[in-house]
Amino acid sequence: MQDSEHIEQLDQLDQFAQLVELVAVASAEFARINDAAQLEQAKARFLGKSGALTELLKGLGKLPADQRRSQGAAINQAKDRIEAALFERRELIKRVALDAQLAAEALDVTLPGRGRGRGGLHPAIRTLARIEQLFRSIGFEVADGPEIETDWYNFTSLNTPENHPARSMHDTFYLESSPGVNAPGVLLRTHTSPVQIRYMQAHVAQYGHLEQMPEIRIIAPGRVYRVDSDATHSPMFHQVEGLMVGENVSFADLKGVAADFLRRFFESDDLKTRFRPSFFPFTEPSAEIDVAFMSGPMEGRWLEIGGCGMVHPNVLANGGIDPERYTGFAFGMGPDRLTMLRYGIDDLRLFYDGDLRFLSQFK
Ligand code: 2NL
Repeated sequence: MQDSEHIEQLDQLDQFAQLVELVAVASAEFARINDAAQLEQAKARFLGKSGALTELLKGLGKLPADQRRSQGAAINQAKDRIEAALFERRELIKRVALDAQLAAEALDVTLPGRGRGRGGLHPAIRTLARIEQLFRSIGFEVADGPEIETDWYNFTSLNTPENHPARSMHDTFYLESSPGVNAPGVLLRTHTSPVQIRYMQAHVAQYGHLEQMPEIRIIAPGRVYRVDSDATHSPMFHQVEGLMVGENVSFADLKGVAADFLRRFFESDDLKTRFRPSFFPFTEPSAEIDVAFMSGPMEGRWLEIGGCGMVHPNVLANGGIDPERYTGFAFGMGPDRLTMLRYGIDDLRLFYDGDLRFLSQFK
């Protein structure tokens, strides 16, 4: 073998070694990349148009024909290996990304649902429901009506004088037809009496032509509004009024119904009741109803529960009922006060703050 052949052989060995080195460098470079975009950039450096392998392939043309074959095959083999290393790394990066996504979106389908939580009635509404039940059991119907009322239904029909302080804007919420413009005579009802006036009118419209009109026995529970707000007053509160109208309905009937109701409400057979003379424009005579507890924490104390009286003849007439033939009694009470007594609540504001820590005790 001539020296020149030796040199060619050595050159060729050297190029093989360079190819092995290139495969090793490419594999190592791919192996330290963890990002798909970076991997594609590295690919271009080795396999791209002006990448290392492409340069080597371009050099093939300069080689003698006998070397071109073996050198070409060697370059292609190196290219295959680099592509294999690239493919493997690409797959690994994809798998890692998928694993990370799956871990991030992990969802335990076996966890129990959050549920909706069990609701409960507000203590004020529970008291109303209890009162309604007790009155239904003695033949009273539960009536309702609008909370936005007219001055006539709320005051005039109830025999309330034009100059009565309750009619003032200090005590009653009047509505505006648009901001700053009063809607004359439209207000938030200050008691549920208007429901009873409306009921009388509807009752007369329905039965007035009969020889004998059926008795009216209703209660009217609901929200009422007054301009008042402190520890013991809320601008919105509840009221229950009651009305019984018929022939020969007397104050004795009123005392019996009221005393029986209160004994049953407070679940106390020895509850004492007291009717203390008073005044309301809509009843005559009128009385304040007090109860005294004969046992328990309230023992011996008189407490004002509400007011009552015989319906004023003017009020019966405004309801369309003939006051010469019919008489009636009416009463009113504040059930929020009863609720506070029954559950031992001492601040009315707890009632209307809507704080679930307080309210959920009554579920
Ligand atoms: C009280 C006093 C009362 C009435 C309400 C009434 C209704 C009509 C006719 C006559 Cl339609 N009276 N209601 C009567 C007496 C007293 O309420 O202290 N309420 C909390």
